[in-house]
Amino acid sequence: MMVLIMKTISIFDSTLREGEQAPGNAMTVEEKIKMILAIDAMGVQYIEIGFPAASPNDFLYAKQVAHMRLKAVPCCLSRANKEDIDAVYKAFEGTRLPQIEILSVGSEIHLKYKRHMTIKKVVEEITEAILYAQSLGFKDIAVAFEDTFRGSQKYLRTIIEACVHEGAGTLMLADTVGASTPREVFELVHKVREWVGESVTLSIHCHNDMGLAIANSLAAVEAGVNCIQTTLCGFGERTGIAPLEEIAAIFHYKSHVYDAQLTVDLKKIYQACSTLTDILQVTLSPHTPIIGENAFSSATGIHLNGLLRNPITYEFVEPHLFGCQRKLLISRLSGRKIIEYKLNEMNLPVEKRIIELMYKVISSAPSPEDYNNEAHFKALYEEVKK
Ligand code: HCA
Ligand code: CU
Repeated sequence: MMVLIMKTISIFDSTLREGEQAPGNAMTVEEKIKMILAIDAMGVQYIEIGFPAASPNDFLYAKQVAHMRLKAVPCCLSRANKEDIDAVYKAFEGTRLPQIEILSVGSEIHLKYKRHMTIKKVVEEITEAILYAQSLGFKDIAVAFEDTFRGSQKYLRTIIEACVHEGAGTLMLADTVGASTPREVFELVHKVREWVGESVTLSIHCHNDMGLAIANSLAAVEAGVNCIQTTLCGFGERTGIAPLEEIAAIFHYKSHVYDAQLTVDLKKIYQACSTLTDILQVTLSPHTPIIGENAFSSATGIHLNGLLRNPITYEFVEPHLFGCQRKLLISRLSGRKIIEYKLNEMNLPVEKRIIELMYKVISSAPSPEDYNNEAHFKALYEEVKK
């Protein structure tokens, strides 16, 4: 009998590097350590802890992380030069070295306008950086290609094959400016997989400038990547990257579609996201999937009546799986059934006459939402009962 084994896609969480880059998202060392623990508790495979060469503080913080016992593999970002690679090495010296992610150039646009370099020079730069990292003992070497999806295949093939030849185990393809569509991502990732074979890990990092970060990450999985880069709440430069919580929900419900699963502990997600939004003091849009205030709220009669009969009618993503709760709310349109339900829930006697009277008041009240407050609801009940 043939046993089909579903593949596991790794999650590389970049909340503390990409996420922290968003305006207003800077965290103190203590806050970052708190976040590392919350992210690690979710069971992701990699945590990008930051960029040790960025400042003395970043270096000291990386040094502190080096001594933490994490389940995940820590990863540090580095440019393709000795000083940056040394900073990662020194931060972890004497402990197990982390994954090092060395930045390289993924497009002719970046080559020409940002780096002012020839292809030959940039290939030399990255291959020398890989060899230098190896000479220091780094075993897990990833190369991140910025702006991959605007690069030509001819250029990408040259630089990618050179990196693999020198021993890069992971290639990270970044849609740095959110310039691609799912089909374009699929086609390029598929090509890269053909060039490098199965022994190299491919990872995807999609920005959300056109709202396609998730769709593009999924297309990359279909084309053969092994790892998705995410952040909590999708934070990151500009519109951010693929949000971990949504990617986790998709693979929970649709693993059969992608023939792939994750190992993320769904129940820990809400906690991790709220630790982050508390630290950053940001309020998410109420309709944010999974973690927004209204993600599991209903307040109209038709939906409430269905949910009260059986949640399956109007709920696909299940709140309790993500450490959240379903909210059945009173509104101008919420109808009578919810009143009956709330009376029952509060152990108040249920009478048709009372429901009718309460319904009349609620449906014409200037702000019916106030009756979601138990004390107000109860006061109304007492009032109409007289
Ligand atoms: C950047 C780099 C990057 C990817 C780098 C990485 C991008 O901030 O420009 O994941 O190692 O989007 O290209 O975030
Ligand atoms: Cu990025």
